[in-house]
Amino acid sequence: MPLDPIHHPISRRALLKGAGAAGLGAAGFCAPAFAAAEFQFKFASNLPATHPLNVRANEAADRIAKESAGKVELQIFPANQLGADSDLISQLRAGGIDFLTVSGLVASTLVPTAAITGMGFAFKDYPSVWQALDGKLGAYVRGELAKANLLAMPKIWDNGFRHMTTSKQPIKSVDDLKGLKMRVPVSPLWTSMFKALDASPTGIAPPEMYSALQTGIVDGQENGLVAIQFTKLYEVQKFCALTSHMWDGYWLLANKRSFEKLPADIQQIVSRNFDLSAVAQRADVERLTVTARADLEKAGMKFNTVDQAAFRDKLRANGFYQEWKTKLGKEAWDTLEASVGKMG
Ligand code: X2X
Repeated sequence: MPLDPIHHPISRRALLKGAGAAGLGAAGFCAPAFAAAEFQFKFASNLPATHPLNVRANEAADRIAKESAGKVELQIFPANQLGADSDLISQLRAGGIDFLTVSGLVASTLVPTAAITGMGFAFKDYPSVWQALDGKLGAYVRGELAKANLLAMPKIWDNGFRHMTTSKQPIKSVDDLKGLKMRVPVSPLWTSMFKALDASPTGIAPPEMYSALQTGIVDGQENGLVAIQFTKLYEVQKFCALTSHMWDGYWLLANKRSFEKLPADIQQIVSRNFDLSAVAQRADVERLTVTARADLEKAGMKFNTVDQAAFRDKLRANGFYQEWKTKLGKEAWDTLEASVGKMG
C-alpha cells in the first residue's frame, strides 16, 4: 500500500506566489522578483525531497531570500542528487557545495570525535537529547568540526531514535542478531556497535541501501521510523524491533569560506533561519514518528519491543564502551557523561 508523502500546510509555491515569483525549478530556489542573487549557495542532503528536513530547509531558503532582499539564493539538492555522503563531505570541504546536512557519525569519518552523539543507548528521550545537543555536548562537537573547517549551525536537525528492521525473522532478543547481515551507514562507530552486538554489519551508503535490502545482500538495517517511511523501506523489510539503540541527528555544516564571504548581518539571517527551521523539523520528526508506526503497520510491517538492557549488557560485555571511551578520548566522554550520566 503506498504511503502518502507528508504535505505541509505552507508550501514553497504559496510562499513564492506571495513574493511574486512565477516559475519554480524542480530542485532549486528561484526568485525572479529579486535581482540576481549576489550569493548563490548549494545545499545538499541524503534525504528525499518530501522529508521534513528538506521541506523545512526550503522554508528557510525562502525566508533567507526575503530577509536578505534577494542577496542570498539557496538551491536545495535532496536525495544524494550531488553524490553520496562521503563524496558530499569532500565537495563541502572543496567548496563545490556550500551547505550539507550529515549525521555526526558519518562526519566522524573526518572528525572522529563527532561520533560521540551516537553512542549506544546514551539518550533515554528527546528532552535529554536537546538538553545535551543545544548545550555543552553540542558545543563540544561543533568545536571539533570547526577544527576541520566545517562550520556547524548551532541547532542540530533530527534523524530520530534508531530501530532495527529485518526481512526474514524478527529481532526479539539480542541473540537474534547473531551473525545477522545488517546494513549500517558508513561509519566506524556503527560497524563497531553491530559487531559488538554479534551481528555481521556492512557499511553501505544511503543510495545503495534500498537495493542492498531488496536483493538480500543484507537482511536488515537500522534507522528512525520517519527515515524508514520516507525511504520506503517497508517495501523490502517486514519486521521492526523497537530497540532505540541510539539517537542520530544531522549537523547542518557550512563551508567556512562560503559562510564567511557573507556580511555579518546576512550570516545572522542565514544561521537564525536555519536554526528556526531545525527546531520546526525536530517537532515534525517527533510528531511523524508516532504516525509513522501506524503507517508502517498498515503497509505490513510487524513491530515488537525488546529488552533494551540485554542489548546494552551485550555491548558492555564485548568491551564496546571501553573501546570507544579510549578511542574518542576523555574530553568527549566526560562531556557526554556530564549530560547523560555514567555510560557503559
Ligand atoms: O544512512 C542512513 O541510514 C541515514 C539516512 O539515516 C543517515 O544519514 C545516517
